[in-house]
Amino acid sequence: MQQVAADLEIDFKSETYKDAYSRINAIVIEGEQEAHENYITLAELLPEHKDELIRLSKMENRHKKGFEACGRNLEVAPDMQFAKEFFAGLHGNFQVAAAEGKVVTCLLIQALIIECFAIAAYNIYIPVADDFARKITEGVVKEEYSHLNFGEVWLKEHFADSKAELEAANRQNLPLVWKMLNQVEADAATLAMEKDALVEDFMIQYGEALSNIGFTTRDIMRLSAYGLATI
Ligand code: PL3
Ligand code: FE2
Ligand code: FE2
Repeated sequence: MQQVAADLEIDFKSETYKDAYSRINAIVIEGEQEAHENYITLAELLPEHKDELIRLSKMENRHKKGFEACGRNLEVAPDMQFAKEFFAGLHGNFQVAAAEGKVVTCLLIQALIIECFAIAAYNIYIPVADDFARKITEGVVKEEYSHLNFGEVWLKEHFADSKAELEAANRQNLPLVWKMLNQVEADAATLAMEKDALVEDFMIQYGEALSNIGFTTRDIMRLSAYGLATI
């Protein structure tokens, strides 16, 4: 894997790379921060899983610190304003759902959509990352699978009661993911990450998650591609 970045001769110090990294790095830092806050909110919504969810929220805070170090290592200042706007849609939908006590929607947004997005992005990034960021990202992605797993296990146990809300939350939030991918496409390409690979990896992760929860193949096809035709 180490070879890939070298073979592509990526210049991590070029102004072009650093400019793109200022936005991608900010997105990842903001994503980890949102995840940190979302697991604290989920701990309030699911008091019987409080300790576990607080543990996950602390992991997210460590992830954030790791990615901040990746930016510093390349002498890049993350564009946090851009990243906040990038996450505004999912952030707003999570806040509304939490205020209404809709735990299923909150889990779909954080533990399924955001975690699958992160896993896809990190897996595609690892082979083309600089040495420092690759080590950090390898450690982070392993933990993201356990966050996805929390959502899968809970939703599987409550599948019958959650199905209708999951469908509605998917319709509301999946189109935002495709929009977000379009917004990072050019910067991701500068980092040698291809949009098609990101879409493919996301669909695989998300489809597997839906399958583990209890959806049929037919449902998964419909749900996981919802809104994709518009990009
Ligand atoms: C949850 O634990 C973390 C949420 C982070 C979401 C990140 C989404 C990243 C999409 C941008 C694609 C480029 C990724 C580059 C990786 C450093
Ligand atoms: Fe994380
Ligand atoms: Fe996570």
